[in-house]
Amino acid sequence: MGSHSHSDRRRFLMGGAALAGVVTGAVRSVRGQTPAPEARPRDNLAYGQPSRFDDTIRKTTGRATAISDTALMTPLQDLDGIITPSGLHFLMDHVNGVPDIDPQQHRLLIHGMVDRPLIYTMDELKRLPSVSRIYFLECNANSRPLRGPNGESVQLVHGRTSCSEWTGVLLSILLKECGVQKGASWVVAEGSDANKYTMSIPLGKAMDDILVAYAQNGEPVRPQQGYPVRLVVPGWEAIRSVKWLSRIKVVDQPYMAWHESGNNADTRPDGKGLWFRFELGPKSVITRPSGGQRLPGHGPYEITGLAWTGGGAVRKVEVSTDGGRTYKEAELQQPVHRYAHTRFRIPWKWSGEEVVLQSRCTDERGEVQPTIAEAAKNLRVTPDYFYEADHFNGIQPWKVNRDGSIQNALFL
Ligand SMILES: Nc1nc2c(c(=O)[nH]1)N[C@H]1C(S)=C(S)[C@@H](COP(=O)(O)O)O[C@H]1N2
Ligand SMILES: [Mo]
Repeated sequence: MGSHSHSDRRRFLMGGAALAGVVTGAVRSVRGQTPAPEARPRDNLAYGQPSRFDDTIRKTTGRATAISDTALMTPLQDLDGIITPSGLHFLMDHVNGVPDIDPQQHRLLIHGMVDRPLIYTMDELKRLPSVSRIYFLECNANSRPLRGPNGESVQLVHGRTSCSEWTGVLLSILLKECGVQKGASWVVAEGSDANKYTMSIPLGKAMDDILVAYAQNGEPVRPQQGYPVRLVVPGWEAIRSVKWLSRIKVVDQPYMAWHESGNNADTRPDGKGLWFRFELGPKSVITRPSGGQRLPGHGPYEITGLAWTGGGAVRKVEVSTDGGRTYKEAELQQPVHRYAHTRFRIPWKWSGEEVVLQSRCTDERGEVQPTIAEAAKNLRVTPDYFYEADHFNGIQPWKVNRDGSIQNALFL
């Protein structure tokens, strides 16, 4: 709708220009900016759409906070394999919505403590050596236990994570081209949202594996995910993965910019802050069967879900069908990619009795996903601390009732 009226207006402008015999360049110089390019219509033949019988869609809890305006969650229960379709990638935007960026006009500036500050066009970025990597993103606020009906589905509790094949240039290549100066220790990345979303990232990570990504699942990154270019910071809380990336400043200290100052610290009840916890712990969740679903009857089922970790690769996922008393190792979909969603599967037979299903992830460092009680004990807090905390990676129990209905059993 919006793009339709937009393109009508555009046609009108161009019609007027054609009558007056002026070219686009003249329009640009008069108006001081390039008119938005003609919107290309994309019907079901030009760009394929899902079946009209399929309602696999993102959803929101409708819960807005001071810094998060839009939060749309990935329908994990409806997806298979490890790749999230781009149109179902979760979406977190802070206050200012999705900028409408013309890639021809877009620039990436790298400056600060470098020998040669450089400005890259998109064409210049695409001439550099590229890599494609399968990485998950996960919002730091994902998996908070939720009270009430919003807490019943895997989508609304755990859907702030998605996994894509990202293609782009390693940030280290750009930084080396600019020549990082001695004494530099952080980079500050800025997006071109109207509010200049800004994040500090340690230089070590920037020189290691951060991607400056222009493609997602084989096509240009979607506008909602950062078109034409974004950072993808593997294994770290997704607030660092700056979308609509326009500037990187090399500096010698973190900046504590507006968006990060509230996020860098979780204040515990004892008043101690947990500063700069970038890395996400090992996590897994059963996506089918899961909360809100109903088993049609007893008999054989497949239990399946996703596991991931900021520690690199998932080494093992175990599944319990007796509330955590005993566990059996699930099969992992191969190959297991580092910093990617990992699909696990295990066959199961439901007897028709009440059971609690849950999964537990162990990563390549040997770190094990805790129960909520263990997570609370580790931080010396009570479990309800996690209602408002970040980086919660506790085990998710789903209770199957005798009638086949399934409930979130975390706080039952
Ligand atoms: N420029 C910009 N980058 C941003 C944000 C934003 O609002 N503006 N949101 C951040 C947050 S909080 C998250 S969780 C991730 C989410 O990425 P996605 O919306 O592509 O899933 O983007 C991060 N990068
Ligand atoms: Mo986030």
